[in-house]
Amino acid sequence: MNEKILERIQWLRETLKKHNEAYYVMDSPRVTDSEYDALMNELKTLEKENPQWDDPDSPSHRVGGAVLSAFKKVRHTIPLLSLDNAYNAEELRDFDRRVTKEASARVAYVVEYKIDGLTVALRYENGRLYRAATRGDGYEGEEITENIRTIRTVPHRIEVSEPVEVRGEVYMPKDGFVRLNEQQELDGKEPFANPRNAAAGSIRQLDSRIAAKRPLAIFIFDFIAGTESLDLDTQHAAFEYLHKLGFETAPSRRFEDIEGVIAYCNEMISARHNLPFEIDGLVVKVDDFETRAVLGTTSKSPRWAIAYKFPAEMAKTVINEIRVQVGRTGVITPLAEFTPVKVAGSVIGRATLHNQDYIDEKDIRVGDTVFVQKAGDVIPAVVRVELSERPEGTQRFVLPKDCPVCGTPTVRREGEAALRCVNPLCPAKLRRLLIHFVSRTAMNIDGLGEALIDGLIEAGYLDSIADIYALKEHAEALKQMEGYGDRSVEKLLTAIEESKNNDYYRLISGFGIPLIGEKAAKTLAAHFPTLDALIAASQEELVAINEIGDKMADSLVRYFESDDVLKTVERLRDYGLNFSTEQVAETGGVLSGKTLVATGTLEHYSREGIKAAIEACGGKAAGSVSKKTDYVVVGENAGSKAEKAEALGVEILDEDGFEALIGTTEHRDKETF
Ligand code: 0OX
Repeated sequence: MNEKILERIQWLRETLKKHNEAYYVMDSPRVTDSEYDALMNELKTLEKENPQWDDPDSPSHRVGGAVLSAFKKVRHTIPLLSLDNAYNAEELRDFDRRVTKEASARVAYVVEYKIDGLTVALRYENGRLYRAATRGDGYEGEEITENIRTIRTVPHRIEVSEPVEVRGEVYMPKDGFVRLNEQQELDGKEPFANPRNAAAGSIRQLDSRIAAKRPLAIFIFDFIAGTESLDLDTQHAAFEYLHKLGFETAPSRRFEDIEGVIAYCNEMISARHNLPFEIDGLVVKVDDFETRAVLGTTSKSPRWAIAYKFPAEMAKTVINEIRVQVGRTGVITPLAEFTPVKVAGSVIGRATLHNQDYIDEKDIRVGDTVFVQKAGDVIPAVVRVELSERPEGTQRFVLPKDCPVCGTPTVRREGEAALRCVNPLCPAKLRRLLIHFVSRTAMNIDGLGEALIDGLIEAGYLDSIADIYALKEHAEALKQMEGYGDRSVEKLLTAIEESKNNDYYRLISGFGIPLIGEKAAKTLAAHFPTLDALIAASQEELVAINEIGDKMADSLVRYFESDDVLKTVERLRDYGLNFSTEQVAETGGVLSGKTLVATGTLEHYSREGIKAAIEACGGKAAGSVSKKTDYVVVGENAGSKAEKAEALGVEILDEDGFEALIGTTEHRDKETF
């Protein structure tokens, strides 16, 4: 019996260490938070009941994870503690009983969102931000100063001369996360599993220019050094002070007693889904600093705070079918179709199973009862199979040996998890390619939706992207198609004709070359002024470009080696598509040659959206204001950039002014209610 317990303890320690590594080092958690917490709680209980087997190296004694080696390491002068957890009202009341007993008084609490991001510490000296570091394992983190500077709401200067350290949570808002993942997929890169991973991956970019393009935000929740002389005696007062200094603080509410806290926690279980960012719970903290000092801390966490964790929103359902999809680049993806269930505020009925390894690891089968959740509250995921409910006769699911659409044998390249159809003429790839070619990040042809593409493929009008430009020859036949009248066909044909004058990077993006998305296409167009120069570029010339890696260069060379591709290119040339950057200058748009900076929160544009709007009108969207800036577009809470613009005499526009300048509202990407 004893041996069994020891075995279990050892297994739990090993498993938790592996999960820690996956979570902290690789930014790719293998289990949900609640599964992790359940394992950790079991380990703690067993260790408490069996102190003879305690081990200082057990994951239960560590504050957090590990440190990556590529960044400079930073020792925290005051460790960044973690939080104990409470999972229900009773545990919150237990916490309150402990607090009131120790403090010998009734205590008021502040309750903040527990942002699901990455904790960081920012140090200021002589009023300047001079160093920022990740939490790491609580004692030692990584220096990420340059990346932190790229976050819009981080003040670079504050009006305090004594050393100050603030701590907060870097996160990625939900809308930015969805857009980043769309871009990742277009660039042929793995999408991030959830906003937390996206934020962590972005803040730990060695190249701060990449971090700058990621929609990161930060909430400050703690004020460590330099408070003594400031006479701040409650968190409420400290937050007000932080706000005055220019920091964005974690939204918080004050409650006179724990029952108020509990009611708020219950309310937020569902209300959290309406927030624009993810929270995985609420942090309950004693408001009064003196009481906090009386309560003190353990080696790992403060006694004056606790994290209330929301119940995991999982739902049980049954997998009815596993479908297999063929993507634009030939990647074959299994998709689980299950009986629709409500999770985290919306109904989901399918989830990607990624690849064969994922299916094998969880042993997911058709007919299985499974738990599904929204990974990071956004992307549906199958978490685990309830083996006790597996019906008899189920079979392991194996991805097909041949492409389900064209029958060509599938290939799994060495070192890749993905299975591919390598037939360049596979109709499934053609369909996806056409959808991609006309999409907003590529040729941006309005009116050619998926249903019409399907109809046109079936009718034999579309066999290649070049056929899009031959559609006008079939105008009469198109007008006869069900659901498409004269006007819609005319509009579509005009959109197709207009797309011939697009920026040439759009065509590169539209080709759908594996690993080459919109961003890489822009880089390539900037380096090769004509498509012919790009086609002729060697592997060496391509990798000499900073943003183009080996794999991307390989992919480009391989793509333009294909006779079919070259034939398509010639047809596109004959149809008169723009193949060079020169033409862009001629038709460059109203902001051609102008540099704009956007700052503050805009009503109709996200941060990425305003940049896209500026670029769509031929302008350059810059990150910081200088003498070379032509206009600064300011929204609400615009900070130092607006001031700098004023100081430099740069013209300032509000949102209406910007839209008047570009003469359109069509580039709006945000709805405000
Ligand atoms: C969060 C968050 C994290 C200060 C004392 C121990 C933990 N993720 O949003 N940590 C804290 O507090 C620290 N507050 C938060 N809101």
